[in-house]
Amino acid sequence: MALASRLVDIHTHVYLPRYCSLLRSRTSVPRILTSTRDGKPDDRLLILDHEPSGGRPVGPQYWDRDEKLKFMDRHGIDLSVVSSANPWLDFLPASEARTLASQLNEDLEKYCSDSPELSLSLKRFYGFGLLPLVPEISTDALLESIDQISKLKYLKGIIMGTRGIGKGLDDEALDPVWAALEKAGLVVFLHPHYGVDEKAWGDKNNGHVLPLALGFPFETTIATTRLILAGVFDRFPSLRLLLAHSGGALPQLSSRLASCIEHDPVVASRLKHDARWYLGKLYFDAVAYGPEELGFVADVIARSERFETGGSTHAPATGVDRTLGSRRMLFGTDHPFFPPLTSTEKWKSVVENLEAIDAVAGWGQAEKEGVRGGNALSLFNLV
Ligand code: 5CU
Repeated sequence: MALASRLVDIHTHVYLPRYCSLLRSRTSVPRILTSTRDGKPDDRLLILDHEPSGGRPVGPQYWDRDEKLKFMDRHGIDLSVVSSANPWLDFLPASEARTLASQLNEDLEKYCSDSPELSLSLKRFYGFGLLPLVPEISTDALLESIDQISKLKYLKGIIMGTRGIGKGLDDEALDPVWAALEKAGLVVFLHPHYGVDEKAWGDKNNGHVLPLALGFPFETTIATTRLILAGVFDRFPSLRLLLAHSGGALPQLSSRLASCIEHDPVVASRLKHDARWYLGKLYFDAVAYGPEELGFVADVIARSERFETGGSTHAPATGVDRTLGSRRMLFGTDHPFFPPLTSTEKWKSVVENLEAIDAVAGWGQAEKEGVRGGNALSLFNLV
């Protein structure tokens, strides 16, 4: 089988056993509530605000590598780049976060290095490590963590939330972190956890629909926009940032963002490029569930070239080459989240994302294979 036709999942999570032990030992959220029902374990996960009373069922698919492998085999996934799931270490004091980050990075390295081989040169698993990104952590501790991850053979990047060390990702205190990540060539997977102010959701009980469908992507949208506005991509042009959930609403709002910047005396002259240019420097997972959305994101990525040299907001609408945009998009599943409500062989969330890739108008075989796996193999230097 040609390498380009591999199916690679770059958005797939794990709660490593050591992290689960911590969650089990806690009495406040985030936590795992342990109990038994009819003599069997009946653990419940509480990580988000307003989890259903008693929490959501959580089982081995959240921590057991064999379960992840079974899931991969069932869906034809060759290789997964696994990341710890939210809320990572965000809730811990600095010293605890520092120790646990180091241990979890070693745990994840072992998870990957002990995994079956896909080929002579590839394993089934690679990973994103964790930094102890919490308030009051020292820059030295963060740099030490990046150094650790860069030396672990199977860790190819880091996953991070949007809070940084307490002030968000546009905090200048993070500049040494961006510099070190850029230098180490580690991919930064930006993932939400907090959503937006829950008052926006009103009083109706809509389960987790609003925070997950809208809150998560808006959180990513805001965090990435703040990175752009802070000039992070101007200062660290080789930083490789991968956005969860196809960048949320950022592709849709990027022209409005550019216009607001242009009309704002505080920021108008701050950036080296039109805001839309930066979208062409980012990577987007393809966890959008629809071909039209994927095609649109690809268009917006491809369009960024128009703004290469300062650009014009009035460029003729001659259409863009969405095959170019596809090169920065990568398949993901969000496993073990979004399991089917009733027992089925394949998970609808996975099938839908694969079908969406297959149905994007204007993408040929090469683009589809790229998004399914070839782009990930290149991004993570696995070819
Ligand atoms: O369903 C959920 O709560 C989640 C979550 O917490 N994190 C994630 O990546 N996807 C779904």
